[in-house]
Amino acid sequence: MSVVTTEKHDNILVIISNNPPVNALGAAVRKGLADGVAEALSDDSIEAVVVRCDGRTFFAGADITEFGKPMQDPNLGQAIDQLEASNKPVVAAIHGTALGGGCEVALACHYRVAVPSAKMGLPEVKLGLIPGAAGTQRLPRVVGAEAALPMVVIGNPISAKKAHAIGLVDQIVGEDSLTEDAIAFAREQIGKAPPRSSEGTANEDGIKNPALFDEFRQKNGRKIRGFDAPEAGIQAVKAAGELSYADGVKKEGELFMKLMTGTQSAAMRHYFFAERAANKIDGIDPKIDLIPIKKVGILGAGTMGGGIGMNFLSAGIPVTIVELKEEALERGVGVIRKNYENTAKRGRMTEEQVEGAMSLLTPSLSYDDLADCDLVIEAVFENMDVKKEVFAKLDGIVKQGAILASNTSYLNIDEIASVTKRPEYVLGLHFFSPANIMKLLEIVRGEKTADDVLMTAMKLSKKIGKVAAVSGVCPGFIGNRMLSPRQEQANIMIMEGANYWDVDDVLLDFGFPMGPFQMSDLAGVDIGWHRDPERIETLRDALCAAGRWGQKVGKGFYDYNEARQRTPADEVKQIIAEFAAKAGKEQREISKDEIRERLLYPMVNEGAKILEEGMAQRASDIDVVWINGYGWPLYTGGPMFWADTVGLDNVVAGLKKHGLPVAKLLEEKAAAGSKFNG
Ligand code: 3H9
Repeated sequence: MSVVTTEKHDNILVIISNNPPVNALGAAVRKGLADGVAEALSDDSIEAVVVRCDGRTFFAGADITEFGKPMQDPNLGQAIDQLEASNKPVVAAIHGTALGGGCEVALACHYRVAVPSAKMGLPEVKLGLIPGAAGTQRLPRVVGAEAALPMVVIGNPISAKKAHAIGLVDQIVGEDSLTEDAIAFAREQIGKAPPRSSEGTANEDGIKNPALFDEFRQKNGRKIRGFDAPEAGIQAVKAAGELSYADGVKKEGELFMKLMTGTQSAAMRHYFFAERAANKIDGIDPKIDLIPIKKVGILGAGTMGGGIGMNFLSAGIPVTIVELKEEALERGVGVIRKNYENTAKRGRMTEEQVEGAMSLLTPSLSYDDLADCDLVIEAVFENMDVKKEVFAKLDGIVKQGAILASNTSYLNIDEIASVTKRPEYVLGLHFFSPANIMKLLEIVRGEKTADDVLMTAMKLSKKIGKVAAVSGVCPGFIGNRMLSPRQEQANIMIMEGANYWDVDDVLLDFGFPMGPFQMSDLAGVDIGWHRDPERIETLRDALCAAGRWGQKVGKGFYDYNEARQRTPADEVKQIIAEFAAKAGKEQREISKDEIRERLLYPMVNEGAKILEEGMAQRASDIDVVWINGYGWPLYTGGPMFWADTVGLDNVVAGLKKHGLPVAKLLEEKAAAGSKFNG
């Protein structure tokens, strides 16, 4: 059966796409749409048209799998121009998510009706692109440049209600009566001149107030730093005000093609599929019966435990949080409430939502209250003996069939599981701090972790808005294990003469939010310090003894001013020089290129070892971990994809040049001229 069919409802032709899973606008769908319009135009009994989709969503965009291959006619622009050109009114009937090309289809229709739960957006920017089927030209003409900018440049979808408020949706219709309501709406438009988005005039706001674009750039500077597509998006929306529609579409086309053939979009498209691939667990049927998680227990109400708990509360899952001391429990619950209230103050939650989430929280001082939880996550002190004690105790209290998880960031899950009588129900759930915000969840698969336990954790991660990847049991799992060699090289290089601020700047220039020494200042140089100023064995001991505890005291590796701007500190240079002299390290100038190679190549090498040992299922999972947990710049695609673009032979040569070890898998791939991804 064809993916696009038509149905006649008296004088209305309904064009229906059925291209699961998300009605992506592949070649057959584009042709079907064009044929549908032709059918409507050639049939005198038809007076109006409705375009809708079967399945879970309206068109979710162009078919990304077709990108990079020769495009079959009609291209999306051509297909949807025919919708707009129709002299019979065309109504888009929207449910699910009208995204990217799907939103452009809706824009080319003369009218848009949507169910209340629908969302609309132009997320191309998240693929390193801008809309390429005239979306940047039609949207501002319908809603104005000011409302179009965030949609094109930031790419977050908006609700049907918001779309209605800005004029993108003409009518909100019944959640369960989309087709009938759309047909009725279409009938009302018969005989009226169809309004065409390409002829809209709302874009004039950008001409009246050209400062709009610079203001937008400034306001979103941090969010779009390093990315090429947002600037192209701003230029395209600006062009919608300055140029004729036809010239604007041409300009959009040029910008689109440049991005499409560039490295950033390739990297971001890789990431799109990587994130989805990471959900798949080798050897486990995705349809396996899951363990229902109706109630979650958290052990430890500190920063980590509280943050972890918030994920579940926000998703509407009741949480019992246990601490040993009343004061710590109260403090922990207070922090959770405060975090929610701050979110509400920023307008991202209502008061009712705050109270709703808090009402699902049960604070307790007794392990016994965890007995009926379906999943208990331990977030106590990072020490094997403590963890073992806790797990033995939990095993005796928590009901059989419940999952016991540790939030450890590097300890051996198998050893922890060994103290329980249910090792198959034990796994690691490594959240990243702040756990209510950071996207990444490393799911650590123990030797005996059962398939349904693992898949339950994976599905749950999506429910709480995390991006998850599975790791095997090894020290530091995927993320921290790869951080180690980078940190090690950073420390070695500053003893060899590299400026520590150069080390930070190299990573900043690469696209990381901060470098290791800035990070140390932010976290607190004194974390884990023995607090004896007389005992100076390491650089950190020396900094702490000198009162340089980090940003919180205004000085650490850097001196900080009131605005928290950093400047390298003479005192620190001196301390480093003394340490280097004591260690007999020869000082030399180290170039930024060398710094970059010595920071990043060993990470790739460690990634290769992780793959070699089967600790990650696939190279792209490593990219997912580093992008979501450690700020690796998305537009490079993650460490393994980036290494592919650098050329694995170059990575190997660089490692050898700097006297660093080369993993077998990396060496083999480089020799074979192959890649980690693809
Ligand atoms: C564009 O439109 C450019 C145009 O302006 C111009 C062109 C000239 N193509 O995410 P899910 C697959 S750019 C191909 O797990 P959810 C996905 O890989 C596009 N495949 O479901 C997955 O496959 P698998 C702009 C796609 O319910 C399966 O569908 N549009 C596409 O969590 C299910 O996806 C976007 O960027 C696609 N466009 O979320 C929207 N989309 O099962 C991208 C999905 O094998 N899509 N797949 O792993 C999304 O944001 C989400 O998929 C969506 C559903 C919200 C729709």
